[in-house]
Amino acid sequence: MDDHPAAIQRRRFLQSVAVSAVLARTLLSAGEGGSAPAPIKRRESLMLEGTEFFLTLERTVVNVSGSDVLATTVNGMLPGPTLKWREGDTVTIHVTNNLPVSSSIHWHGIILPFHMDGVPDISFKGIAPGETFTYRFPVRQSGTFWYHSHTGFQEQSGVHGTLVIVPKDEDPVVSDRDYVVSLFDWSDENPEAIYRKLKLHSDYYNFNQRTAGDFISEVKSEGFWDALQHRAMWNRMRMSDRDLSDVTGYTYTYLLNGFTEAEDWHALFETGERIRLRFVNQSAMTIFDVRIPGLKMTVVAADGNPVKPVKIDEFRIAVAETYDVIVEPEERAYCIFAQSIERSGYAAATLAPRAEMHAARPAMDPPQPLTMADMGMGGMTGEGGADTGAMKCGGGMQMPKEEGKKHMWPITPLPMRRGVGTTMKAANPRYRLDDPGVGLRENGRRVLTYADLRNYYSTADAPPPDREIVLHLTGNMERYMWSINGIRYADAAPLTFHYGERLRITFVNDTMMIHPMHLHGMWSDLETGDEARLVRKHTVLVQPGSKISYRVTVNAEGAWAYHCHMLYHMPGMFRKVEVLP
Ligand SMILES: [Cu+2]
Repeated sequence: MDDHPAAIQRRRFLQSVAVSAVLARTLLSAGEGGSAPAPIKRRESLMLEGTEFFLTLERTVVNVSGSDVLATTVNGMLPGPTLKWREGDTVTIHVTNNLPVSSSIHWHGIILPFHMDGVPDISFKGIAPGETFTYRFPVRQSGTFWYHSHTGFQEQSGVHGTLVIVPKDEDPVVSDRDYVVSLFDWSDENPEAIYRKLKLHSDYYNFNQRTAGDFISEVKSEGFWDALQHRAMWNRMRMSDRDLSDVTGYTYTYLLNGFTEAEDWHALFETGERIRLRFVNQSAMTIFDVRIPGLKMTVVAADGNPVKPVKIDEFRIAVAETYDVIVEPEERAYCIFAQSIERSGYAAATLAPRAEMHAARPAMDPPQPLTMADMGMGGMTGEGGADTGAMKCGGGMQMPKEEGKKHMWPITPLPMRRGVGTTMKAANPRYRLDDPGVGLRENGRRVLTYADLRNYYSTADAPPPDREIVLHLTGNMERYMWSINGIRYADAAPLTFHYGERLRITFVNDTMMIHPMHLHGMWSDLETGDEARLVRKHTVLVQPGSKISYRVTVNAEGAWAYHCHMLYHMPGMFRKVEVLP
């Protein structure tokens, strides 16, 4: 047997053909057997183009995992249709609500007048059953964005879709072919039931908990007393170092463009082409780690906005983030592989020159435990050996330049409450922009971090901040309570911004979960180490036990939402923002 790469490739190809044949037989026999219903063939979501759109929200029977269940869909599709807009156009979108409950569509990351933003009780009153609401606004930006319901947990059961906006002028991203790659966590369970279970047992879906065997191996590596002390510390925090996700593959089926990995959606190409893949994380709760084994990806846009190209092997995409990448594949099949952060499952598809080719799936990486740094404790190097020292820190630690000269601008004091709702507190939170995050540390691959991101355009002319506000992300994991500054949304006064000011916002994550924070209506200009290249984002991943800062030019009147985009954190970790004249 020769081990020439072509031979290996051929063997893999034959293996993968065998896998798909077995799979096809399994699906067929399940259909013939009588007990399991034949899988309903789902079709790819349509792309709608133009300036006037008609969207209908309705209940639709879908079959994702072998059972017929009711989804809340847009035009009967899961995900909803991709809307293609053109920068400079004014779009009109008629949204008819045929659901038995109130609904809404929010245009995520789109800069628009606030009463078009689609957040019930903040921008408008919502869309009543049977009613049609017409959105109309000028499109003032381009890139990859998305839309979703902002009512209850409707996003989890299907109300979401992608926005592709073509630039008015020349696109800085040049490609021969263009695909949307949407990622989603489908559950057959009712979202309200998922939330109820989390309220009762926050670890209901978490099967990565430590075992006695783990403790024995810790004793071997750390010694008995150190191992015991670490256990005690985690117990005091009422957290586990395996708490990577609240909701997992136990209930979720991970979908790529609406398809399971077995259904294997295909992105076809001709050899030699530059292909643009527009990744959008439309999940309710799932953070994905994305790679295409054997293929380098060049990141060209983050949250719709062009960045200086970065060549990487892998990137993490938090809920609501988007990344555009360019790939130049050779004449073979590749797997687009998106594993969930806690490694309980993955979404996958095939990138290939021909439809009959099927890319083999790589093995999932093992889950990594959280470290002392993720608890906001101690420095970056080992504390009692618990920290793997995996973060590229030491002298090279990336942090905003201002850190040396504190309080260059006044910090506006905000109300803060410590109590039952805040069992966690980061004692020593750090900027960790060049930390790829738990699960991606020292994996031998070139992983994108926020420190790699630079705006494609100069931000040198942006004014310095007038003032700063500091927001703590807080919670009680055991009771599944989430809040900002220890105060849940229901008890919180709105945040006040002033029209025309430039704010610096710093988040301190006192919890051991990632919170993707999303400000509506205005951009978040992320400090990633270069003042002249602040990265323009709409959603910012705040790592556990860390802090992060960005600038906001307050240039939009009205009332806006500001919240964590983890769907089941949102009821508590939410603020209304009022922009005063
Ligand atoms: Cu959150």
